[in-house]
Amino acid sequence: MAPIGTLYGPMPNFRNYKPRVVAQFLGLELNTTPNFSFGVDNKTPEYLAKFPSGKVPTFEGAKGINLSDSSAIAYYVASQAGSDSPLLGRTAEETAEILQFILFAEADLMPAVAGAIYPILGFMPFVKPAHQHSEEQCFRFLGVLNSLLVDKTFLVGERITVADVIVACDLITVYQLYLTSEDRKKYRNLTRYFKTIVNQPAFKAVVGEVVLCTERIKPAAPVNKKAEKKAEKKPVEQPKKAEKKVEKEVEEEEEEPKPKPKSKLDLLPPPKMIFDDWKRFYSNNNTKPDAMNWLWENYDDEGYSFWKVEYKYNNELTKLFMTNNLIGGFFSRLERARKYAFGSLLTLGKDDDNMIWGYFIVRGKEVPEEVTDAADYESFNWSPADHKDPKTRAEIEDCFAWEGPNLPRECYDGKTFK
Ligand SMILES: N[C@@H](CCC(=O)N[C@@H](CS)C(=O)NCC(=O)O)C(=O)O
Repeated sequence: MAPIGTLYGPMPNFRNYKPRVVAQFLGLELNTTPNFSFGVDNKTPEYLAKFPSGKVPTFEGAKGINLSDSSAIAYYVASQAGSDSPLLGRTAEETAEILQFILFAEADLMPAVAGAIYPILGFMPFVKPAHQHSEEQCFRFLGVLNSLLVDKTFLVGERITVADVIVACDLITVYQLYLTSEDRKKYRNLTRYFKTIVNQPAFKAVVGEVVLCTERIKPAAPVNKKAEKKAEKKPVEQPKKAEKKVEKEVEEEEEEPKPKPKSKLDLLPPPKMIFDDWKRFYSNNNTKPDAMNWLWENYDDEGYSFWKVEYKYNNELTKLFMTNNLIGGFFSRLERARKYAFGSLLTLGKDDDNMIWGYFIVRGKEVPEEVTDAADYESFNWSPADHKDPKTRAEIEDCFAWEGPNLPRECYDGKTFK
């Protein structure tokens, strides 16, 4: 049988799994895009012409349909087995129930799951009250599913449907990263159900073994102190109001830089080294020796200063990839400092025993307010560094190169702010 169409988007991904698992269940062939580059391929004019949201996953069907949204695609794929598709409802009531669970998963469950887990993975800023609220909502919705499943094997009717595939895919991260065996006892029905679905041969063929969480991932991300302090000032209210309040706090937080003051750094005497020249040279040349030689020849001690930057809570860091995401999150909140700072922060060490360490060059002789204003600035120690000291200079060189004998530990990964 000819492929029913092409599923676009990076793999593996829990959204991508939904249509793929459905296709596998039904023995339908579905083309995929294993080399899809997220952020690049979904931004091309050709992609946007077909899928204006620019999101993933998307689907281009052999029958001339373009679809966005993983669940809509999964539903469509399920329908390609004919009007009596085993994964769709047999009656209007079952169809409505399937729709109900798909919408519940998308509108209630997933936002709560994302709000509880993504800040810990560094995909979103960690704002304690917002995280707490999402976590409560997440447990609430898991409880809803748990009670619905007390005497049921599947969500709708007596057999597996597309609703089960979608809900189970949305629960994968929760079971992999969040619900420990203790937690799972609270959601026995849901856990039994989840295991039933993920152990279906078609599910396993696409997703593989889902390894259940042994230890819940912890918030290693630096806390947004300002938002937290503001939230602490006011008593916690009913969930709905609290939710609005948290949103408002975050909005206020984001609004703070307005009206944008001209940076006082722009009033300093013009530097002898142009920051952009350095950034360009660094980007286009080998760091050692070429870029570093350029820096030492051109560095302007009057106009800039070096800072050693170390994370204050290294003992709370766990997985290396999460540590590196944390650096990415910090850098995204340093956007205002882009013109006035350059630096590398490295993830050093191994899983469950790692650290963030690095060096920055900033405009002026103090850490500028464009940096100190960043929500997570206080989670890092910034200490002045003497680049003329041979040991410090060697560390700076290895830091900017992300390798070398002068790093305190083995470099797993890093990020350069430039
Ligand atoms: N409801 C959609 C959500 C899709 C979605 O948000 N995808 C993310 C990646 S997981 C995305 O494309 N983000 C890029 C963007 O928002 O521009 C689905 O399930 O497919």
